[in-house]
Amino acid sequence: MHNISIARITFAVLVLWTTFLTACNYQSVSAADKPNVLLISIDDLNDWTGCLGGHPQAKTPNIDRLAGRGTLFSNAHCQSPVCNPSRASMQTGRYPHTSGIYFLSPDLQKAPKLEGLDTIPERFAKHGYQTLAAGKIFHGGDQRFFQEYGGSLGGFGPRPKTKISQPHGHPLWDWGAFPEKDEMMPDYKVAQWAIEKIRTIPDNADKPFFMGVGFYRPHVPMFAPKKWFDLFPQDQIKLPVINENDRSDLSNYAIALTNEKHVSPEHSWVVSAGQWEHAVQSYLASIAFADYCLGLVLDALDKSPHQDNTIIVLFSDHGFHLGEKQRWAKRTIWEDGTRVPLIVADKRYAAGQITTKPAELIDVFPTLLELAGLPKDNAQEGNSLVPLLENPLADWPYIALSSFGKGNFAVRSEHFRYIQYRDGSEEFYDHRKDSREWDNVINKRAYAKTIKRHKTHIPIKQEEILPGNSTGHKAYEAASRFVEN
Ligand SMILES: [Ca+2]
Ligand SMILES: [Ca+2]
Repeated sequence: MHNISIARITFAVLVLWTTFLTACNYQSVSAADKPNVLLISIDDLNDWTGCLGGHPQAKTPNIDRLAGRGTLFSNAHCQSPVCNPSRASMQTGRYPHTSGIYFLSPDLQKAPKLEGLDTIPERFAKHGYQTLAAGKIFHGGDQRFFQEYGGSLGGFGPRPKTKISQPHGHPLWDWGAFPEKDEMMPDYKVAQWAIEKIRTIPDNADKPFFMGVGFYRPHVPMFAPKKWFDLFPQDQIKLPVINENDRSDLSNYAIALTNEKHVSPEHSWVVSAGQWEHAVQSYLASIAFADYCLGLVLDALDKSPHQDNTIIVLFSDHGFHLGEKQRWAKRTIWEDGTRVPLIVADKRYAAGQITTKPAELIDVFPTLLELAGLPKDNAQEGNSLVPLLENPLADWPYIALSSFGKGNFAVRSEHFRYIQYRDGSEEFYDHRKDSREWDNVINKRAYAKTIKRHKTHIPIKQEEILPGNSTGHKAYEAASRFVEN
């Protein structure tokens, strides 16, 4: 009797001990087992990078070397051409037409349809990752989503007492050489923060890390120290190639939506003020500076013990016009507004690959889950891009979907862009011969079948726009006079 009790107790203790050990193993996945993740965001960067070829003078040696180490998605698009909905969609795996967040407000935590959903770092934290970030990964309030947040470190950065180039308009809308030193720029501080973390997290840390590094340039104000401007002498600046009659085949609705009530300067003002070359120079200088900061982080990673075990994803949240279609900045669902750099570098896959299959920022979340070996989330609306890392030419049945308010959608396939606006007007562009989207061929018979196929991707169910007072809300409202009831 006595012996049996001891045996039972011993057995019970053993079971408890084994359960405890298993729990420990689950909680603290060792860094050797799971890859680290470095998620790098560059705010408002369009395709003006060396590897995407959007501008012949763009200098981005570090983005290009990262592309050379991984897979470049050369046909990648945002879900919305503004920060907040683009980042909210990417971070929750839900399209703007599912969440109702189409514009700069409201915040993603105010959307009933997103309630209870994990963002990317929150999901990784649940699976034993140490999550940390600095700079802009989300559209504000990053500290809510990471275990450790190093701060915005100055955000959009210092501004001179009086504006340099654009005397009127939104306080952030300005460009020129300012301030004096790299060290005064928030992006430099964000890079230094990341470098310090990469240096100090030990190789044998009991948790893998998920690190967000969010750069603010080339977002306005397009300021950077003078030495970055000197790389692009103003008298040698190549302006974007534009067609003066480009708008003649657009609807009044499309023009109103993408121009009225906007905070960016009017193209006619930029030209008449003699500022076009200077603004293009400022954007190029801002990109070169952000690229330099990226390079500092990549160098630190290369010198660290994490270099072989860290997945790197680099993205921008949307595109940017600099005069194309006679307009400036974001907030369009044309190629200039939606095309973004997207690079996935993971040493388990071939280096230097390029895929022209349509990819979306909403694909980043499922891609990272698969690469890190975390459970698939079937409720997510994006698709893992891992098949394209395995084979950049793989059959890919998906398209990229962008929207700017309910009823305004763009469908980008490998070779075409179809646009449908709320007033019923449509556009269709053939990228095989019209990469600048000058020639709207919506009425050309030869394309009828292809257009019909693209149309099937316009979502039938579209959430109402969650209320707010953003530029997007105002432009959407202003354009509504062209919608017949
Ligand atoms: Ca942005
Ligand atoms: Ca046109």
